[in-house]
Amino acid sequence: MKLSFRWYGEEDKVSLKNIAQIPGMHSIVTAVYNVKAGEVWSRESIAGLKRQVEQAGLHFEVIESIPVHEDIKLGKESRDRYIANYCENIRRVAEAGVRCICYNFMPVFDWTRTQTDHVLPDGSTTLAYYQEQVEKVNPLESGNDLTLPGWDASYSREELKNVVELYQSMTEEKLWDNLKYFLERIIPAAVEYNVNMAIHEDDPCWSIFGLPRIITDEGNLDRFLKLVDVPNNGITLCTGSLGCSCKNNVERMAAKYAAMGRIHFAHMRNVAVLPNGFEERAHLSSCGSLDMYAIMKALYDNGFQGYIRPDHGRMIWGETGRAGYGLYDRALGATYLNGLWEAIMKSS
Ligand code: DNO
Repeated sequence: MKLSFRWYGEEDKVSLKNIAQIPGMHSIVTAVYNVKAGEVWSRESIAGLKRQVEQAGLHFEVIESIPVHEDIKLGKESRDRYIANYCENIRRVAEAGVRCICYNFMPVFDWTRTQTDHVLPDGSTTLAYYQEQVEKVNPLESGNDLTLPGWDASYSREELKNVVELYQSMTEEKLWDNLKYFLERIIPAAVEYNVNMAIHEDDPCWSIFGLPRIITDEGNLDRFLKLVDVPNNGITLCTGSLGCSCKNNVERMAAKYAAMGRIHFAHMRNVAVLPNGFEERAHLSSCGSLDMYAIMKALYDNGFQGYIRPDHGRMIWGETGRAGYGLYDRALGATYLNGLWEAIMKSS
C-alpha cells in the first residue's frame, strides 16, 4: 500500500512540511480547488500542485476529486460538453503523473453530517449524523434556512432548491443510466492515459432528502463494476461511508474487490453505528464499530497495492481548522495504519 494524506492546497492550515514528517508518508491527495465543477483545469495549476508536492519530498499521484457536473448526473443535453471536459482533465492530470482519480456520483450533496463539532467523552470533537436532525431540514423549502455542514456553499438557498427539485422525478434506474453513459465515455480516456478511476461510495450510504443514491452496498458495487468491466473502472473503498450501515460487511467487500483488482484507493475511518445514525471515532478498532485490523488484513491478503489515506480525524489537542481534516488525529490514524500493515505483513 502507498500511504497518502489529503491536502487542500495552499489555503490548508496543515502544511506539506508537517505531512511529510509523518512516518511512511508517500503521496499527497489533492485537487485544483478554485475551478467550478465541469470546467477544465489549467495545466499551470496542475503543474503548480505537482511542484509543491514534490518539493516536499512527496508524490503527486492521486486526485480527490474531479467533481462531476450536476448536468451529467441529471442526464441533460449539456452533459456531453462537461464529459469532454472531464476527459480533458483526466488527460491533463495523467500527463502530470497522476495514477488515481477519486470522484463521486451523489446527486447535489456530497458527504452529509448534522454536526461537525460533536463532543466525545474525552473532550475531542467529531463529525456526527443524527437522523432526527436531518428530518428537520428540507432543501425544497426555501423559507427553511436550516442548513447542514458540507453543503455546497456555491449554491444560494434558491439555487439549491431548484437543483433538488430537478431530481424529484429521477429514479435510481435513471441515475444508473446516467452513470453508465458517463463511464462509457470517461473510462476509455482513463485506459488511454493509464489512470485508475475510483468512485467514492455515497456518504452516508442511503438516500437523503428523497434524492436517489446508488453507490451504497455490495450489490450496487457489483453492478457498478460491471457497467464498464475493466480494471481502470474501480472504487475508493471508504470504510466510514459503507460502515455507517450495519448491513454492509466492509471486511468482506475489502477482500472481494481487492481480489478483483478493483480497489484503487482506500479511505480508512472508524465510525460508531448508533440506532439513529453514526458518529465518527478515532481510527483504532476498539473506538468504533469497525474492525480496522480485519479490513486492512483483507486488503493485504488479497493483494491490494493501491493508495490508502487515513480518513477524517477528530479535533484533538486544541487544534482548530477544517472539520475532519486537522493534522493531529489524522497523523495518529496514519501511524496506526502503518502499524497494522507492518504487523500483518510480518506475520503473514
Ligand atoms: C469527505 C470526502 C468526500 C470525497 C468525495 C469524493 O470528507 O471523503 O468529500 O472526497 O465524495 O468525490
